[in-house]
Amino acid sequence: REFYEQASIDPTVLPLLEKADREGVETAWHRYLKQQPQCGFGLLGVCCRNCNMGPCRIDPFGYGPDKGICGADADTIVARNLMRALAAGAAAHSDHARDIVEVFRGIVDGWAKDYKIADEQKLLGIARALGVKTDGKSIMEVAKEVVEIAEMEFGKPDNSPLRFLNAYAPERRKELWRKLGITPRAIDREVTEIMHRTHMGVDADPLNLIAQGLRAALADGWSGSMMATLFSDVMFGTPKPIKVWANLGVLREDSVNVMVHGHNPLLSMQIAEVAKDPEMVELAKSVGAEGINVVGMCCTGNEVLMRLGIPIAGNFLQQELAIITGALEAVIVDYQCIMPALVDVASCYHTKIITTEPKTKIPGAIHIEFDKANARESAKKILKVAVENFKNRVKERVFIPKEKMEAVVGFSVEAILSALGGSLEPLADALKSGKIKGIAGVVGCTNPKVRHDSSHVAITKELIANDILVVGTGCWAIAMSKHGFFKPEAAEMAGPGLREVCKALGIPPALHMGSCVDCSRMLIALAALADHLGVDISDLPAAGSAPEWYSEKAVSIGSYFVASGLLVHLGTIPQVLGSKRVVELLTKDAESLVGGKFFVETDPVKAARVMIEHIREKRRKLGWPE
Ligand code: NFS
Ligand code: SF4
Repeated sequence: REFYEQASIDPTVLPLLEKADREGVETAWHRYLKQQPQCGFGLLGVCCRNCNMGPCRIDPFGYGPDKGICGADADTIVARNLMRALAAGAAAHSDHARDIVEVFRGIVDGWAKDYKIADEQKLLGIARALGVKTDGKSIMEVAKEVVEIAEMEFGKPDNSPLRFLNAYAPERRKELWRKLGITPRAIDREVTEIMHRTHMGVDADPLNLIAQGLRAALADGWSGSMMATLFSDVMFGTPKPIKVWANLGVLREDSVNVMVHGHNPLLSMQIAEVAKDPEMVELAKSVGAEGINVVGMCCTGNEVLMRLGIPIAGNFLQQELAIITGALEAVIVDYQCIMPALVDVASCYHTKIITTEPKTKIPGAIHIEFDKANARESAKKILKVAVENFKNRVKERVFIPKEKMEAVVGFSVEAILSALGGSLEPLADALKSGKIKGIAGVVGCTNPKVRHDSSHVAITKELIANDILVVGTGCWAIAMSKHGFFKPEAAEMAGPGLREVCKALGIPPALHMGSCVDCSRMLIALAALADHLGVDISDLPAAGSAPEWYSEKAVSIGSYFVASGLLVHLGTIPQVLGSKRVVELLTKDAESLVGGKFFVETDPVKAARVMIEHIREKRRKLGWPE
């Protein structure tokens, strides 16, 4: 019971954990308990399974082996393990981008008939940034040239820099990366090179390994994730401020509840659209429901939240709870952050778990492949399974928490610029005068190692109270939506300077910039701000944080922010403490190389103070009042 109370600060969690308990259902929190104590070797990162002479592990206390069978020491093993995690994260983001680019190609070639170019201005902007001539060309001709460049980003064979990175990163940064030899060439190539280098008997030098990791991370941030964002905006529209509802209270007793979960908007946007189709609404009525209530979970939830105002049911650790309400007809997933446990939880209720991607199958789930060439029909077919399942709902077992919160979301770079009146000048002035002291990007997951949402809330509170504008994405942004930080009234929680600016612009003190691939929006904003001020990104009074991160994708995100010049806080301890050398590289030496570095602090308020001090220091160096 005490454990349940400590699980989360979100009021929907405790009653649903208790319901789970009564009904004999396990959640990630239960399984987390069962995993205690977690393996010390694993926690320190000193276990290696990279070859079949092993597995090997290093004794962190110095009594047992200090080398693996091949002779790899703790520094090599820890660095290799971390780089493999980073590679997986970069691969996940960028493979998501590949799927988007593929459908964009389908628009150009004509087979993706249910997708369109929704934002021509955005596409023209991308073309211009890439140096593609647009004069006198039709939009499809432009699209064709742009998609050719995009496709080549994944595997272009030459050593020139990635084209999107080249187009969007500031000159000083590019020069620095060139000097360090970490300019990424092609996304797949940098990921593959990590897999190669971490094979037994290749790269044993922690610095060299981490340098390649940063290179892959840059490929993710400035090209892979960035393309996912840019082309999603082109195909589905660039987000604008919109009022939405967040938390499990968005489920409805009277409707078919369908949760889209995963990451790629290709599927979730179609589901959200076809749910409005009269044929589908009729079908819902015929089974006794008022209609179809599509809600989101995790980052694909953010995608449809930002663009269509589809309510969001919660963040990562709430995915099982949504099923435990007993009110969910189906969870429709694509990929990433989908707990295989959903199938076990769903087996205790009527909920159907529907997988849709050939690369994501879960034993026990229903698999209906989503056909992007016939997206609308395919989405209908999937949705019908959900609607027809309404009759199996057991009314007596339904408990929908009442909590839901209003939020204003949708702050793309374009939306922020337009809130500022079209130019960065007002933001730059507010920063220079000290009304806004700095900018913090807070991102990332939730993790049972941290009281759910508590670090997100605590760190954001502390930052905005100190006049630091917070922007962010992912499950942080969902947490903020739920806890009231995205209401314009939240400006009251901000320090006097930030409050004044927020009130004048009618914006909240923390801004929802989208899903995790949309961290690339922050890169674009940072680059624009740095250029506007005539400084490097590493000179800006800015910092990043992932207070409750769990995912390998977060390793990649944190690393591209560090490589782009930011101080980045990690609120859960990465599995690297088994190597002093790696810790030093990440938390000290990185700064003299790329201008950014990591720091680890599990106390969110202390972490905020470190970020605030860092921002002060940067202001001092710029000669701005502290
Ligand atoms: Ni980001 Fe999104 Fe959430 Fe973490 Fe998972 S949903 S891509 S990885 S858990 S923030
Ligand atoms: Fe052991 Fe070396 Fe093989 Fe790793 S690569 S399992 S340390 S022998």
